[in-house]
Amino acid sequence: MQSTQNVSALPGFVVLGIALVCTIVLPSPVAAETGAEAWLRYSALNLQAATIYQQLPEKTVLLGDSLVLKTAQWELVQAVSQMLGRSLHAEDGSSPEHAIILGTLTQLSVLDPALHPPPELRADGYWLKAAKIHGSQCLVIASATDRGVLYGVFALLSKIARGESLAALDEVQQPYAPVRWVNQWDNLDGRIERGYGGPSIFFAEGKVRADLTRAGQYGSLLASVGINGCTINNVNAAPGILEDGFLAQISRIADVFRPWGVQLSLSVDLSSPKVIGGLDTFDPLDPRVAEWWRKKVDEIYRHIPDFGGFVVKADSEGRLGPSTYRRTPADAANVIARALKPHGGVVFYRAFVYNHHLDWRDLKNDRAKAAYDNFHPLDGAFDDNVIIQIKNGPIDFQVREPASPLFAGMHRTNEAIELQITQEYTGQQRHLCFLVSMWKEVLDFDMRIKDPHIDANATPVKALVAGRVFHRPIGGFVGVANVGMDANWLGSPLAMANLYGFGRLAWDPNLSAEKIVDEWTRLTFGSDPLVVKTLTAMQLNSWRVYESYTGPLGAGTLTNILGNHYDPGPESSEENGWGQWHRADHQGIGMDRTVATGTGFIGQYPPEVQQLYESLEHCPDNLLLFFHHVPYTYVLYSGKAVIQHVYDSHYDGADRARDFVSQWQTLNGHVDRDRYRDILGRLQYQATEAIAWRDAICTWIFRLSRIPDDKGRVGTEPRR
Ligand code: GCV
Repeated sequence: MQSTQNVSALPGFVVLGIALVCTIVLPSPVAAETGAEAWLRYSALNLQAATIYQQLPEKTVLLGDSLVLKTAQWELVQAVSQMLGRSLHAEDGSSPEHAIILGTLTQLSVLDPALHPPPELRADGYWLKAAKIHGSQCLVIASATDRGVLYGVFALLSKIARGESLAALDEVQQPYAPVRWVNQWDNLDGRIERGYGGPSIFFAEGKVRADLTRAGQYGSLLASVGINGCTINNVNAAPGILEDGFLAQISRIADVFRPWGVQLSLSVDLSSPKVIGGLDTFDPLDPRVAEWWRKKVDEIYRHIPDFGGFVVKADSEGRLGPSTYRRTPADAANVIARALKPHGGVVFYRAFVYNHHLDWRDLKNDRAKAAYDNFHPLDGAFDDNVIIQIKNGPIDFQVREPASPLFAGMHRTNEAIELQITQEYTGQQRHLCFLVSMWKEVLDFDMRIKDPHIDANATPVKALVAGRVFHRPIGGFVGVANVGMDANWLGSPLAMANLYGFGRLAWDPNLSAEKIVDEWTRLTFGSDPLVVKTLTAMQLNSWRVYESYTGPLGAGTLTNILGNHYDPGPESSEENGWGQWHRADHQGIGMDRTVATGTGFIGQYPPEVQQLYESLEHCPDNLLLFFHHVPYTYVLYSGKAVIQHVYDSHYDGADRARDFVSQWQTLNGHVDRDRYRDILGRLQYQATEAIAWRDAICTWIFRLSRIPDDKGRVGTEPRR
């Protein structure tokens, strides 16, 4: 991303003229790097790799002059210069011979009506085509929208960076869903809730930062993987974000996102009409409240004409909400949605609504049931520009959870899946944990909905959230990213595979985890075969390794849930109202969520899925303790007792975490020195932490069960 370092000055570069080509940088493959460029390094190809691009046109022609199109051309010129050492001349459309041509379909048809772009091309989709135009060989990057052209440029550059041939190029790419957004949980004082990559890139000391260079760079990273929206502040929102004086500051962030086609949006506090609006109520059905939102939204659009909309967290974890006035989430969402509607904005209303003072002694209580209980009865009551934002699992980003049943529970309501890129419960970027493998399992999970109104023979979560099953107008993917001011954005260079992977999955959830990590590795570290083989294998194994020493069999992350969500702390889950219970006692472990004897949560799924989870016979081992309370001696499909599985899993996981260190050490000299050392230090630390986890959990469960380990590693002290 060398090319984006002056992003906040983009309009300036446009004025200066994009024919200005930057100096060619030829880094040695092992030179020090900070990770700041992430997957947009555009490092110089070696001579052999560069030869396949000898036929690449010498110039680029831009059809149109919008800011986003100019950005696309600028990125192309800079990146080709860096990777191939060639200066592409940037021109307008008057002489398009032997050129890389960038433009929308409309502009292209004027240039050459004989070209026949694929008719199925939708908004933001793009077409990469090697074509003859006016008799000369050209390369076309076209889309229905300016933003799609930018995406096409990034795709072309990714191919070059990975050494893919461009001969006979003819490729159409379409986004799977219209919503591909990230959320940032940034507070106005500059801290980030559950952020592990340094302070906010947007805010410091209660104000928008004076220097927004990083925010602009973030815009380019997001656009490069097709992300088209960013909510910049914490869902635990400070009402002050909507203060009149603050909006002018916020609009500066929108300005640095705009060249990259990233729409800015805000998290809002539902009590704002009262707290900052001077009303004596925030009742969503009070006309004065509706009027307040209407005026506020109009004002926002005066500052930010391409504003995306609002994210709402309400009646959850102490946030105020419509329940204050005995109103529903639909009442609250719709009053805001109606203010946004004339401007094309949307409301993401989070389904993360639950009572965190549940009585833990009542075995029928279950936090997992809350989202469905609250939102399923309201199906069809939300306006068309409301999207219900649903966490992937019914609890809270644990290391493994089943897909939330709510995905299948709303047929007349827009949905988006919320995935957590920042590794709150999955090692906080200090442990290697490639989450795409986990997300794929949820997205591909078939909810087996049988409904006479649908023609689909499969109803996976990805199709439900994209609105494809019930033909919803909008829907898609939201990732909680929480990048920060650390040079490498997330605190660890390897964690950036999760941000990259989120974007790629939001664009195309049918991509495999293997394909995604292969791309990311080549772009981030180059295509040395040893690096690609070793690092992709490490990433692909990492989620299961982390799971094996922190929370196997679906017990949830056995962490300190009252504190940092990082260290082992299984006892903290019990005997409090937060509802992350695993119900471990002297006889057994696991939450009984069956319809027959438990909380009834399983009854929220469609019938075929209920059958899968309700019976011990069919329930998969890896979710056993999420759905069932079993004795420690219960025998799994593997033939092992639960307790022995827990011991073995922790020992095996700690061993495999240790192996990451030696695997990485084989890459010494194959990756740049600074990132090599940084990652080595992290993996060594993870290896010791995995041992700490292993010993803490094994000791805890041995003390409860008093069943020793068959292999003599745990519980060798005499029984009392
Ligand atoms: C932003 C979890 C996290 C909270 C987070 C909340 C949410 O409970 O621990 O930090 O709040 O989820 O998603 O709203």
